[in-house]
Amino acid sequence: MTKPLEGIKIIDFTHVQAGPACTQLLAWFGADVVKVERPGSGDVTRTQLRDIPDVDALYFTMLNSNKKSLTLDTKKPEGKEVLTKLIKESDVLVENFGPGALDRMGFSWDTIRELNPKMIVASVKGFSDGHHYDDLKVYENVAQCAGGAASTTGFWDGPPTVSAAALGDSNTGMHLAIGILTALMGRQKTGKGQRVAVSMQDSVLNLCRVKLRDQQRLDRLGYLEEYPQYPHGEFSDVVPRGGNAGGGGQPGWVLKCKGWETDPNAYIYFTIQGHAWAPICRALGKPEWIEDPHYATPQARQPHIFDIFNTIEQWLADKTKFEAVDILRKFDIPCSPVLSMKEIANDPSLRASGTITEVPHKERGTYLTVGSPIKFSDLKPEVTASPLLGEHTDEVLASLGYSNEDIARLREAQAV
Ligand code: CAO
Repeated sequence: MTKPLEGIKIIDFTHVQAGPACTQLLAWFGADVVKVERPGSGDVTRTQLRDIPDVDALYFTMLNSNKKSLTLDTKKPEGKEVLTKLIKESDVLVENFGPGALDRMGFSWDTIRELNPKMIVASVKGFSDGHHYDDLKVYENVAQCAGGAASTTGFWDGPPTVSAAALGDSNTGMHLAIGILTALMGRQKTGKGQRVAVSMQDSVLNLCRVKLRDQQRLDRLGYLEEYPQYPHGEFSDVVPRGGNAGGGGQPGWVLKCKGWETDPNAYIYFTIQGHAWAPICRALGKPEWIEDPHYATPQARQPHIFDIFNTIEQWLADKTKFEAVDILRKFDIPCSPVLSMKEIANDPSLRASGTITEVPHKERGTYLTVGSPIKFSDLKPEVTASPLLGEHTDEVLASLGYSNEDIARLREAQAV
């Protein structure tokens, strides 16, 4: 089967997580992704948090599948010469260096588009160009704090809290992938490349859109009816942390199930959808609540929503999270067990869909990774192992027209 991005050549100048997540996705869909890494060391994640001595860490293998690795010192003249050739022959260059690094290397946007007017140059930075923090280097949690996620996550009596989900890193990479694909579509019409820039702050904020909604509602009304602070607690002038409250029009909470005293994940998330109130009451064995004026409408329920959750927890006390969901699903109640990473790793449905997949690797044996979360009717993205450092250096150099003697010269100069 021909993959949709086959023939698209990508220079992958990315490292750590935000950039590699983007180029990995494009590689799954068929792009020819050449990861350019510093000779001798490569992407820092190759060695970070290693679980097997001298073998590429999972941090690296799980973000760099389906790519080739070319070692190249792009600060040496010989390395610049190779990069120049690559730029002339490629469609996209993706990078997430610290601010200004590509310019300092001698490959500004103006230089690149002169070399190849069709080139798309895609960048991740912590903050957008011209932002008063645009000189800062940024990692995941910094972005979560700058993008509004941390101030609105956690419990009201605790500090701002970061999420385990990579809102700053992989999420930004996904935004960048959309930008790259858009620029490729644009190029089909204009014949010209362009710069695509995504900041981590902006990408986090894009996911916190509903919190900006809430700030405006709070400014106007002075309260937010779906937050646990309503109606008994206090609101200040900023969106508070709402614990596990549902973010939309339907209240929800994380509720204890059988075994919660010893199992940190013996919980379900339970949602009370307005129109599902009658089924909820029937599922709980509380049919009298259906017509009771203290319970019948969302407005009537809100002042004692935590009493309702307590009653549901009593019902859950003799049920495991899986048993509870199996009952509640029959009543059309939106809910889920709180799944641990161990449960996710062994989930037969996730394995069957390819979302959790096993990948054989030359040095570490088989490891688990997250496959494509995007499913197609005519494409089944196949996940192949991440490359060893410099595994494809000779192959890529040969494809650029370098002879064995030339390659020996580059090695002599320690440029590859
Ligand atoms: N050959 C020669 N030099 C290379 C090279 C290569 N193949 N690859 C990288 N370098 C050089 C860069 O040119 C840069 O040189 P100068 O700063 O001297 O000009 C140097 O390596 C350091 O690059 P860096 O600033 O990107 O790396 P860092 O470890 O200091 O910072 C990070 C890491 C992630 C904080 C920074 O890259 C950054 O802010 N990136 C943008 C935001 C981002 O993507 N963050 C998410 C990372 S995932 O959590």
